[in-house]
Amino acid sequence: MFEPTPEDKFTFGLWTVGWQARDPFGDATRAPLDPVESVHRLAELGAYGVTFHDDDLLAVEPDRDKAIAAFRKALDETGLKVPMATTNLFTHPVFKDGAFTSNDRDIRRYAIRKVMRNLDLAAELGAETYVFWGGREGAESDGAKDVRVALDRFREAIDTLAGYVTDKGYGIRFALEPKPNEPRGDILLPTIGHALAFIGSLEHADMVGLNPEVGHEQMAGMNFVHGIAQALWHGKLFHIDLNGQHGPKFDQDLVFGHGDLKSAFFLVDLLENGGYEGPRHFDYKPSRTEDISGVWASAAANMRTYLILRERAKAFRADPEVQETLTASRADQLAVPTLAEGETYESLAQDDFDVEAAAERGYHYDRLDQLAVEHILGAR
Ligand code: 3MF
Ligand code: MG
Ligand code: MG
Ligand code: MG
Repeated sequence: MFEPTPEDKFTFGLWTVGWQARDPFGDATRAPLDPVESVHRLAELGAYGVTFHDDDLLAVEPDRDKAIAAFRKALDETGLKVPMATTNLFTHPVFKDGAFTSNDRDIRRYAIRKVMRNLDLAAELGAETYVFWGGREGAESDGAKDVRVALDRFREAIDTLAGYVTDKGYGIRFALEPKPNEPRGDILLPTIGHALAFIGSLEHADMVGLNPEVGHEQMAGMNFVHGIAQALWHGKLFHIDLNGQHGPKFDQDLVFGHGDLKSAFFLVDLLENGGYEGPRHFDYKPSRTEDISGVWASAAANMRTYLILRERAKAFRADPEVQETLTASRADQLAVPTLAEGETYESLAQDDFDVEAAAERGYHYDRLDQLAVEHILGAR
């Protein structure tokens, strides 16, 4: 039980297990990890696939062709898939003022070129989703750039790249990853809501959706489960970054479930029942304290926790007391349109309604929450 298999569609970024644990105050605590080893270890642990930034492939082999050949060989040997790829537009100092929205036009052009090159590889490897996390697109000073103009350039880059993918006939969709801050003081497209609104302005809006990350929304004080529900409602949940976070502070990238566990429970419940069929992708960091054995233990922990929560969510939904409580809270009534068929706003005027009696009715949500907690704790 709780043993992951490829059918569970668990995927990991190469940069997660490969993180050397450099932070703003300290040096790396782990040696570089060969992507070939990551592919083999993740396959042994039961993962379905791996994802990568262009530069992740060069972790131990600087020659791009050789690195790609070795990576491909490992994929062939293990059967691991590459459902998603992305671009590193943040590490090199050239991106210190942004990539698509740098004030420097030469840098903006270079950034788009860098993406095109990796899009070719992503398509070759069969990726269906290409992620854009604009970590350096932002500012520390509100005087640094006119955000409206920066958004023009952001849109221009995404429109240009969407045109490239369409012309090439790649079956790839784009997924924007919001984050409020870090490394920039303030990042453009800081939340799911901002990104959804931005997508509406794009030339190829149909092929652009979201890759929301648990910790990023929680850094902004947002409810991740609500954000995911709205992304699903818009048909825009193209991909997801699962991890853990303790509220608004620096981006912790904890193991999935090691932050807000109750939110993780309701997230799994939503993903399993809400029509999301994409990979369950972990974007976490093995803690800086861990050695290589701890890296693989933490990778396995993400999947095991997801599977446990999946089982708990199922038990929660099947529990007759939960069903009773949901009925008592009138949850089923929310699906009934407020106006019956054929009614107009004029019909509302005819209603006879006892406001005071309705105001007295309770909703039993505390009982529902307690039942959820007891299922999470294994007490039911
Ligand atoms: C940073 C992130 C990124 C993105 C990645 C695209 C380095 O907080 O979450 O990881 O997820 O660039 O997937
Ligand atoms: Mg994070
Ligand atoms: Mg992140
Ligand atoms: Mg992420």
